[in-house]
Amino acid sequence: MKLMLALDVEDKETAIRILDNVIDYIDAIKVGYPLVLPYGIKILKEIKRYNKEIICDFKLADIPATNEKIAKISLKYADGIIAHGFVGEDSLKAVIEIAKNMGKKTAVVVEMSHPGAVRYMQPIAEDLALLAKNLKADYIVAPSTRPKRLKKLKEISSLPVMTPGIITQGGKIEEIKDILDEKDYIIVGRAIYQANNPKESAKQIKDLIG
Ligand code: 3DU
Repeated sequence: MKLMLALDVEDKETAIRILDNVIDYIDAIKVGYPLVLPYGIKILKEIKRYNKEIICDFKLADIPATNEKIAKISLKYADGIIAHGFVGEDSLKAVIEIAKNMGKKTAVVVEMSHPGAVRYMQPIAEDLALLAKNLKADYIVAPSTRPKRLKKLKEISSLPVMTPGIITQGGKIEEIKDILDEKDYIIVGRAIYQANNPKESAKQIKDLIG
């Protein structure tokens, strides 16, 4: 499996320092609102020079016309985008079509990793995994904090996964290792960028997922 850094820091200098330290151990960089709101989407141009896959995590959840605009702007700079599935087939289709036309990837959130997702998202997650499959999305986003759910959702969708929740949210690499393969990503944020030694932390995680 591959390691995706969730670069949820709020200032550019910190982002660059973290990347300089961990770049040899990560396969992809996930950027979201914490870094893009202060600097704008063009911050991704600076991150591009690290030559890693860049995924925009704006968890698109709007009507098709608005989803399409956000996807188009983001994918000018990024290799992939994360969209919510719960807003429905038309909204999701708009993102997937734009991404495919631009030669980029879409990951569909089907069940989130935090405790609150159990009540509202979990009951529809299997349906969303099927929707992602039928619309030919590229990935699903499913929780490492619930390995059985991760396994089930991966099976239903027949798609590779991007799985958040590792370490800081309680997800354990040893519990999901057998579920994942070389096409899947684990997403790790705080356990790397808040570590005393981000480089060592990224290296340890990379060694663990081997
Ligand atoms: O908990 P961490 O610090 O390792 O960060 C996890 C990242 O993954 C963070 O960017 C968060 O916004 C994202 N994410 C989830 O944590 C849970 C999801 O279901 C989807 C994305």
